[in-house]
Amino acid sequence: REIAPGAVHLPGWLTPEQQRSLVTACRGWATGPVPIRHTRLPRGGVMSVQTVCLGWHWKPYAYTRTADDVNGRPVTPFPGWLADLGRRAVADAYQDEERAAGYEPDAALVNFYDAEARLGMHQDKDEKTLDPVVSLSIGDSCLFRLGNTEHRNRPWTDLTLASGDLLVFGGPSRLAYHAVPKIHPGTGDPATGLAAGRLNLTLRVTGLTD
Ligand code: MD5
Ligand code: FE
Repeated sequence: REIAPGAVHLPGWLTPEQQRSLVTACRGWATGPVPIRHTRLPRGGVMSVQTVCLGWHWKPYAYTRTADDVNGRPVTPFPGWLADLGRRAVADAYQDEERAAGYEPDAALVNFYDAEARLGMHQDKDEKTLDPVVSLSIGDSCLFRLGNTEHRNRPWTDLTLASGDLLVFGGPSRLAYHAVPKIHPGTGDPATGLAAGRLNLTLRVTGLTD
């Protein structure tokens, strides 16, 4: 379960019902006021992953309340029920109710990967706190690469993330490099409501205030 210090993997943590209801919620967010899109990077690149944000809008490499790089609309609010789910995730991962009670995520990135989408080695360091990141996966499984905190090269640990899996990154793993080098097409169960592709939700504590 602990794949690195502070990084805990709980396979099959989401029930099939939770996966279906998250897929439905993600569909609503993806077609909401700020539609899901391929994020454009400052140097001209375009991400193969498609992203829609909740609570705070991630525009590389900062969080804002409005989607300035999409259509300028206010970001979809971060739902209280998703924060509750995040607290249960932290409680189960660390077996620590106190740590869970103090966990107050205020932003989520909802990432959709089609069969060809990839996420290169990077750190999540746009948040002003080192509170854990909660990652939930639905749909096609993927190769997930957890690197080290020093640089984007080896050593790293490869694992498969499947539908329903929970990963919590805290402590020494919070600033580790990580990547999604490959999606495994056709491995998802259409009963989730996702016919193809992979959804990943990451819950974060930005540490920002308006
Ligand atoms: C994914 N998403 O599967 C991953 C979830 C992202 C992203 O990486 O930035 O949207 S894993 C997130 C994560 C956060 C903090 C630390 C680590 C992983 N880690 O140490 O591996 O779409
Ligand atoms: Fe990341």
